[in-house]
Order: sequence, then structure tokens, then C-alpha cells
Amino acid sequence: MTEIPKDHPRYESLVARERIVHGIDMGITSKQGLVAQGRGEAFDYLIGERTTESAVIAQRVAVAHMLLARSPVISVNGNTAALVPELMVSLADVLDARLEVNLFHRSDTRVHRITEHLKSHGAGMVLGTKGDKRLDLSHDRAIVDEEGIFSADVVLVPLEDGDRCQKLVEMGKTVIAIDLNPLSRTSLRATVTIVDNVTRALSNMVDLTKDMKKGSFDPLQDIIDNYDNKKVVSDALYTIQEHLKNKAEKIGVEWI
Ligand code: PTJ
Repeated sequence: MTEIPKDHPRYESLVARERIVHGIDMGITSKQGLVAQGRGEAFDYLIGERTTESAVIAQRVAVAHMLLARSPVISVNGNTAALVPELMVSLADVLDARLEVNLFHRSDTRVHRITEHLKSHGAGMVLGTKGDKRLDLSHDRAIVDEEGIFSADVVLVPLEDGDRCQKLVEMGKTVIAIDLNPLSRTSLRATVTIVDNVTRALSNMVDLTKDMKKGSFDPLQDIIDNYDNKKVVSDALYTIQEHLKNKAEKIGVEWI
């Protein structure tokens, strides 16, 4: 990987690019993952490359759902495996959740490589290699493990592609999405939509989980009951609008 100097103004974003490219070189990330990362970067720029207050609210409710779940699962794809393997493993650990590799551009080789990659970052059991159940979908994201996503009550789906999110909601599951595009089908269909970069979101969620397990917040069910996902999505859109307006003002361009 190219060494990115820490004082580079775009350090975080350049490191993420290096990780995705390295993921492709290792055979864990799909080439299409590059395009997805580019789209994410564009939305991150629009939102100001920071975690908004409403994203923190969504992260807190997501953690509450995962902590109260009977069988929580974190879905891993080629992008998240390359970007945040250590954070996925840490989050699964603190939440006592299971990791399952679930891919859109699926191949057995890639599922195995991602599994090994997660294990090299400290993961214990990683689901996804059995693929002994199918969701009612026409593409390979349908392939899931019976003891994992298929029977889970709460599923965390970072960087999703829409159809599966809807299917999981239809199956009665609580679906938590992490997606920088507040208008993606995933964002609009998830039970809880975290509009944030997966790198920042997972790191916050690990810290929040540790605090919430200590009982430092309201009762978990109250956090869930007082949550309004539509408001969180509309807050994200408002943040983008305000961010662009401020930028326009700074450079003396009229905001219509
Ligand atoms: O590894 P596979 O085969 O399962 O494929 C994974 C990708 C991500 C390629 C696949 O799921 C895909 O094509 O996804 P989409 O349809 O491009 O959707 C990805 C969504 O995630 C888009 O809405 C992006 O804006 C968003 N996104 C991209 N990078 C990030 C992100 N959201 C949060 N953090 C990011 N770093």
C-alpha cells in the first residue's frame, strides 16, 4: 500500500482508497467495490466528512437493538472486509454478535478469503461458507447461512444494495443499514439508517456499546421506542443542504 503522509488534508479518504485497492489485490474486494467506494466518498463530501448528531442517534438505537437481540448478525462484504476488518471483529465481540460473509458478486474463493482475513484480525467463528438457505432474491446475496442471517432477528448491513435490505425487513427482521447515501433504497427501507462513513460509524458503535453495556444511557427499550428513522433520514438531507449552502456562502456563490 502507498504510504499516505498523516498531515495530508485528505488523509482519511486516501487511506480508505488504499485499503479498497489492497482489498482487490488480496482478492477480497470486488472491482465494483471501487465504484461503490467512490460513490460513498462523494456523499461523504456532501455531508461534510463528519458524523452528524442524527447519525449518532441512529448508532445508539442500532446498538440498543443489537444488545437486546436474540440472535444479532453483522453482514460482511468485500468493501467492509477491506476497510474495517478490525472494527467489524471488535463490534461483533462487544455486542456478542456473529459475523457472516454475504456477497453480491459471490464466489466461494472470495467468501473463504474474507473469512480468513477476518480470522487474521481476531475473529472466532465466521459464518457464510455453508450457504445452506436462500432468501427469495434472484441474485447471490440470497445465499445465507441458516444459523446466521436466515434466523437472525437483527441484522447490521453496512454498504448494502437495496433488495436484500427490503427482503430482510419483509421477513420481520430489524435491519440496520450504514450508508452514506440517505436516498439509497437501502437507506429508505432499513429499520435504522445510519448515514455515516462505515469507518467512523463502526468505531463510534464499538465505544457506544461499551458505554451502553455499563448502563450509562436510558434503558435500551426506551431508546428504541423514542426513535424516528424518517427524521434521521430527513436530518441527513438537511445537513447536506446546509453544508452546501455554507460552502457556497464561503466562496461568494449565490445559493438559490
Ligand atoms: O463485496 P460484494 O460483492 O458484496 O459487493 C459490495 C458492493 C459494495 C460493491 C455492493 O454491495 C454494491 O454494489 O453496493 P452499492 O449498490 O454500490 O451500494 C453501496 C452503498 O454504500 C452506496 O449507497 C454508497 O453510497 C455507500 N457507501 C460506499 N462507501 C461507503 C458507503 N457508505 C458508508 N461508508 C462507506 N465507506
